Amino acid sequence: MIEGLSSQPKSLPPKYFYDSKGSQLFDQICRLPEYYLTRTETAILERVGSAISQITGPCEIAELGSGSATKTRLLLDAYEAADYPLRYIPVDVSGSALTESSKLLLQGYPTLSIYGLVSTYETALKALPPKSLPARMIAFIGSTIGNLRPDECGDLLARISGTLDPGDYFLLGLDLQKEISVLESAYNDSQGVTAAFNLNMLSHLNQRFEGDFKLNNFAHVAQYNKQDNQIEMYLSSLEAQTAWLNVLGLTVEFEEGDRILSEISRKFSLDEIKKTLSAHQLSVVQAFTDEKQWFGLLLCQRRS
Ligand code: AVJ
Repeated sequence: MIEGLSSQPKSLPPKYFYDSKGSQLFDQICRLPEYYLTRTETAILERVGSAISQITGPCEIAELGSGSATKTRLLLDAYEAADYPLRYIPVDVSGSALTESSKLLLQGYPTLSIYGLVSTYETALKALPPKSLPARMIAFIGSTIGNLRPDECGDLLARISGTLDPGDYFLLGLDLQKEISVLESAYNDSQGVTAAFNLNMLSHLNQRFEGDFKLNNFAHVAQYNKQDNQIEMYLSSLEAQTAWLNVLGLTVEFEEGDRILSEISRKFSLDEIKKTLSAHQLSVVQAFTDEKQWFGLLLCQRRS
């Protein structure tokens, strides 16, 4: 990670958003009026969950970045309604989010079996338990894929595809390109929750690495980059300052206006992502979207 703080421009991996406070703030973001992503994807899942279950048949769900697993319930509901066995393999870097969501799911679905992995995606894909139903679906929803640069995205898709058996499924949820004002409002909400979420990354680093970032000395910035079709979130230094991360023995110097890139959130075109998927042996079986075409949910299948 920490090369990112010593390089110019400075950057940090978005997984550092998600300590327990960060996971809570993200859930709050999902309910913001400006943050259309979760609401739109939820509506799609409500509408097409049973279609997905009909296509896949009995199928276990391994979810990368499961978080609170609220949307996952819609898939579980569909598989439950079809009388299929329920098996769920959540993967998340936040242990607290994983434990809490699993507890709630087990209460709600008496027949559900869960095998959770507190882990990064790369490690988890190597550590998945043996398949115990006729098919497996790797779910990567919520547009988490938008956090990955094209090279990282290619790497992860290659790993996912390599993990799946031919005929297995990949469910990808992704945010689509749209009017810039809509995008920028979603990451600059009027209640300042996104700002708190962004700044919380510094407080997470302070705890994790005995750091001394002063949160008041940084401002949240989110803007759309038209060339790269992505929202970029920064932590912008309000003054010249130095921070120290004791565990890493790392000093980080800032000039006034110096920024740390804390997240990219890419916005996709369906044609482009279909090509990328196909390059990794993943064929789109069905592409679901909303009326406005704001969000895409792609059910893919691993080719042989
Ligand atoms: C969880 C990566 C999908 O990019 O929209 C929300 C994270 N950042 N608000 C996104 C996020 C700021 C979110 N993802």
